[in-house]
Amino acid sequence: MTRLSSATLAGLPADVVRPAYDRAAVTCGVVHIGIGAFHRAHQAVVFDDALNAGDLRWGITAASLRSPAVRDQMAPQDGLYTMLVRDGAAEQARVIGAVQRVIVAPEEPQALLAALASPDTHMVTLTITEKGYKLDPATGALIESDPQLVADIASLESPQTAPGYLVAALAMRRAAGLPPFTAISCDNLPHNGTRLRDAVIALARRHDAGLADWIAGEGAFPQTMVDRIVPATTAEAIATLTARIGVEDQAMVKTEPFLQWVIEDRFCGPRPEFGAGVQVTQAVAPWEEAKLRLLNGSHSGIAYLGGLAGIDHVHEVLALPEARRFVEALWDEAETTLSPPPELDVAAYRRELMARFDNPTLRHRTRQIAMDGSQKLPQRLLHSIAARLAAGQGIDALSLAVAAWVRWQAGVDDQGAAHKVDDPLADAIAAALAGAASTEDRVAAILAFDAVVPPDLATSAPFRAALVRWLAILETEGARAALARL
Ligand code: CS2
Repeated sequence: MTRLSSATLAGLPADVVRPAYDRAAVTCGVVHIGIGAFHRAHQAVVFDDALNAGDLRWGITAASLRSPAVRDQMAPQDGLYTMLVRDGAAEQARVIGAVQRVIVAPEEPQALLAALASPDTHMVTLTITEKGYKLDPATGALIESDPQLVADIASLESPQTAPGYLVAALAMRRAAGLPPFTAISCDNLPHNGTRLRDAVIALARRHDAGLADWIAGEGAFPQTMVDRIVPATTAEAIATLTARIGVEDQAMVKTEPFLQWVIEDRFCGPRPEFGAGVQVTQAVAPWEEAKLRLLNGSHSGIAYLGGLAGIDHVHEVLALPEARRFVEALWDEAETTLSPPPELDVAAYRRELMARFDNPTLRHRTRQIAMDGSQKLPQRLLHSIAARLAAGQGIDALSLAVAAWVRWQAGVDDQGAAHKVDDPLADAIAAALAGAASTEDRVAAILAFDAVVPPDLATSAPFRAALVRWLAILETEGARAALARL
């Protein structure tokens, strides 16, 4: 089958939107680390907008730190891919041309370093998932025992981690008399910019104190909040798009109309005139907290409870009235812990969120959201629980979501169907739970798991009681019964 590429672009159906700029004239002002579907449907679109607006500095050199899969999908397509935006019956197909090259870091570490150290590069964006920062989920401290980080502490010849690449490239820039780049974390972590900055400076300090001071003084690591629901691309979606546009596009992404990127106004070099969906502001934290605790918190609850009930997609979970009530109850609880930005109408935000979750064409899988729960739980659910308990408030819905995560670790759903617990700490959590014979023991084992549970919650009697109660119901009656009982 003929592929989407520069050569086949002109022959696409007339309603497919194409790059309005000359791709050959573009320079790469951005290096993106972690080119998955989320980047292709989010930041890459924002830079494509800048290119379409005529500022040709914002092409992207993208990299993946592990797998060659995305490079193998995109290289035969000259970096082109289609973004399909679906909302109910309406659908728009747009070809994004911003990605000029994809580097597989383990195959070509020097090529990635050269791109990062290039005078053309002004910004580095990252979507490396929570675990890519090598930070303890509960405390945010650098996990110095991580084997890849150990390697990067020993030598930065061919870095293994994202912070390692940034430090090595910043050293090259400093030696060449170039300014640093603005490094923008686009992962769903609280204070993501500070966390990235801390990881980079801590690693730099292990190699060269002068470099660490230079990065601290001259570099910029803005906080960001990123939001767009981007389900993993399926073979079925590729086949449907092929039938629609007449060429095969293995790098396509499908997403919703909504896009939000709130970026702290902290840059150490040029940036584009940002367009639709992007807000540059002094205060990102209130946005990020609202998004993590409302959207992502309920998403994780839906994923574990829906997954245990054997339901594949978010919109199908929300077809159950008891699941909708659970989401509203969780939002009622989480909402009181927020200090929302003045521009955010929380009631309207909640209504809009429910409508986004209901989008039937997205087919967002509960399994996808269930991944890496150990890295996600603190900022999505546990921080809200700690704040509610400190204020003497109830935690019924929030603790049901956490209990569902605990139940998910057993690796079987309510029908007895097995699932893989896809999590960097899966083995450690399984080992902690292995010796626990009763529901109380399982809760005690989880509470003692200090990589995930912060100390104030580990010793909280009401939290323990809520988890025991919900876990017992989940274990004996299942997720649907637990939802009905809320
Ligand atoms: C989801 C997020 O997979 C997950 O954990 O909760 O990817 C979510 O879809 C995005 O944060 C939405 O912006």
